Amino acid sequence: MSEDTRESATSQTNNEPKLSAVELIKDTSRYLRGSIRSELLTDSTHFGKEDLQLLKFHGTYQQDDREQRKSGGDSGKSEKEYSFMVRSRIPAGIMNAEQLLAHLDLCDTIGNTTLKITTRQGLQLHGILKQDLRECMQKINNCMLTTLAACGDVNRNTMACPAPYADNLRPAVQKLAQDLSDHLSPQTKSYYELWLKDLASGEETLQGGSDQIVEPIYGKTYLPRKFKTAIALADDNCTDVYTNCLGFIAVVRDGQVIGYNVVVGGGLGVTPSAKKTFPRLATRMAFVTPEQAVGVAEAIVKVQRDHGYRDDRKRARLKYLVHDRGIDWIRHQVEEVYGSKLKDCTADDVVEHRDHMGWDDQGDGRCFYGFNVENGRLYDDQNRAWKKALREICEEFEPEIRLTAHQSILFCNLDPKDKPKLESIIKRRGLPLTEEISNVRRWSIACVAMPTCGLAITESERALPGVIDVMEKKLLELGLDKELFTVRMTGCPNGCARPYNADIGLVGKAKGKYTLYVGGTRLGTRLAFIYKDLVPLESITETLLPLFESFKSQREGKESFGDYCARLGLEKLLAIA
Ligand code: SRM
Ligand code: SF4
Repeated sequence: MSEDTRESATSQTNNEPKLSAVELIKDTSRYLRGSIRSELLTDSTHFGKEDLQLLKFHGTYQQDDREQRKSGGDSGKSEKEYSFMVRSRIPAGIMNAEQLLAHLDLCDTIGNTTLKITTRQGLQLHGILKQDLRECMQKINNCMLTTLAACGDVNRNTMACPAPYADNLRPAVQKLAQDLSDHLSPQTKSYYELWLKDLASGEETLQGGSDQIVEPIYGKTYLPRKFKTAIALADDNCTDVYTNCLGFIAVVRDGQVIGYNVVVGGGLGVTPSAKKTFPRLATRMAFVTPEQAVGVAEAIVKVQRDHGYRDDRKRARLKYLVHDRGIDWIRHQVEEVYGSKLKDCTADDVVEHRDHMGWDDQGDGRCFYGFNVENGRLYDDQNRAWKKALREICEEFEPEIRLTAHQSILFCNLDPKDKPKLESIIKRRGLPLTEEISNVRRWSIACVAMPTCGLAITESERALPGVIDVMEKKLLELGLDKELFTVRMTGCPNGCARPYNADIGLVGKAKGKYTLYVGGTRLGTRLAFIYKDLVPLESITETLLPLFESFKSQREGKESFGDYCARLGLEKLLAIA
């Protein structure tokens, strides 16, 4: 449960549902300004409660290193060492070598010396002090990226397949990601004022007029909650499109994208104690042509803006509106706002999920290398030097960089003759080539969790490698090491590594204990179910072992582990165990 979902409802005296406290903060914020400017001018190490909500829209979260919390002496209060997470928005995960180097520099100079590739193709810096926040934002903007709308109640980083194939498909979906990102970006000048302009010069940028002029799409209270958009190809659902509020599945004819099947109402976050919350996969709504896509996205955002629940942040995501009102009602509202009827979806749907790891031809004489970064964390230590390897690769080849939704990197536009050199850099820095990694490790991801995430209940990215060490040995012994299935771990039920539609989901529930989900699918089209609750970290593989064994002996044809678990269902699986 996040700080803002805990806020009690306040204000309003009539019979209308009371708005959540965050709604009031947005309402009175003067388009996301609040008192951030004056707070930035003080020496304090942190911001006040209201500004914390607004800072998210600017792409930063106030955190503290939870392992550094000290006893506050006589007062008994814990003393926090505040710092900030800063998230960059990178549509379709497409960036250049210079931009990656700028982030590596920032993590070394003013961050905690690590950089995280996120599950939505973004980058996160951690450990930035308040006094360095503006420098951080400026340097990110200087390299032509932004942190605006990387978090907050707006459309966040728009995902699309990042693969650099020189076909007619990837450029089309990647361009749509950029167009959607641009179109749905907040228009407030507060970001420029607070982070980029000279603070001392002071006053608010002239931006008078009504909500419709300042924020034509969002209005002054923005959306009821975060909003997520992704684009997939039928044979390549690497963006996990059904877990998004809004998804586009490309419809391809004769090698061209002729339109998209639009899906709405996906989302994974859940509060186990609140039955009214649940993970949900998006519902197929309508077909749109490429020309209609941005306009229809705007209409969907506006429907959520006007009808989404602003009284209860736990149920404020679009998924609850779609669940409660039904897809026909949503479609009707979208058509009204868009101004014309939409066609029904075609039969096209996602049929494969590719992770784009290893060497591949781009189709234009060049090639790319998908480099698996374990849980997306880039650091240097005595054994492994991810940052040094990336610096060397960027300086040597100046590749285009693309980030995947599985927290990894593609080095693009390489000359095939550079393969040995690139591989030797990776090896020299103590890192495994993608080809040397077991399938189970390659297809695993984990969220940040401890020590920075304020909502973490358990370890995640620091614990998963150890779990995989044990699991990969057992799978090898069983002859299952060639199987492809997803293992996704999170440090709490919020679902940041999308565990609820994975073959195996490991969700932090209590100190050192996890809820084990099985029965999802690598394709991302089926929700998993709870197999066992409160399993200690060290018992995870042992608990799954009977399922692996029975899968080996009783699977039908080539069915995957997730398909097998889903076919048997909970009762039979428990009987096996
Ligand atoms: Fe997330 C909150 C990290 C992808 C669902 N997420 C957080 C916060 C900001 C914690 C907080 O609110 O204080 C985490 C910051 C931790 C830290 O120390 O850095 C956090 N989320 C992440 C990232 C970095 C995980 C990662 O290791 O890669 C991902 C950033 C993606 C990006 O670049 O934008 C991230 N978060 C997701 C996803 C996956 C996705 O979007 O594909 C989900 C599930 C899908 C969904 O949104 O339903 C997700 N995060 C949440 C939720 C639950 C939302 C809900 O509807 O209940 C929260 C808590 C909240 O919003 O109240 C949350
Ligand atoms: Fe934090 Fe992980 Fe929970 Fe997301 S899932 S809020 S990163 S612990």
